[in-house]
Amino acid sequence: MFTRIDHVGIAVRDLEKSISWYETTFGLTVASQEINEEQGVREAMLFVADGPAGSSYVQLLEPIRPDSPVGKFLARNGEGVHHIGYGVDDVENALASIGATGVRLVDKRPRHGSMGASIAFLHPKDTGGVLTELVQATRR
Ligand code: CMX
Ligand code: CO
Repeated sequence: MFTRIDHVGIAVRDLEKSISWYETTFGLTVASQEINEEQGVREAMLFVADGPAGSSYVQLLEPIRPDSPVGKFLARNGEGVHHIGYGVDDVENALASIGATGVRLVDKRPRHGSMGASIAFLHPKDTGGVLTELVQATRR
């Protein structure tokens, strides 16, 4: 069902500072930078590599509100890995088949994610403590 790791999401306090660190230390480059009001984040996708099933990224996430998922996570845990995003061909199909196993779906229907993707989250309490995102990227 999963085609690749699309991205790893990382909670940060200062987006510009973190972008600079990733650029300087790892030589990554920014593929997109957006504000997602619905998710409560300012975020950047840093390109890591192209693979046969598409590209993979690091997603840096700075909260725009303290009561957002990333705002609450930072207050509790500080900066660090927030979620993993798996690539899927069809996010609605993936949600239906994973939901049928009993895993709670945070999103019953896909929402808008970075770079035009359709995304949906699974509840971390049903996925071994790992917040998991399904990502259907736009066709290239
Ligand atoms: N990873 C693992 N566990 C997490 C977590 C995370 N990122 N975020 C919260 N939790 C855990 C908490 O530790 C807490 O556990 P305990 O009850 O054992 O203390 C529990 O989940 C509830 O935490 P909370 O802070 O009270 O948070 P909520 O219940 O309000 O929300 C969740 C949890 C998963 C529903 C919410 O974070 C959510 O909707 N996430 C999906 C959306 C999102 O993360 N958007 C930002 C990224 C956008 C993008 O990638 O594009
Ligand atoms: Co993400």
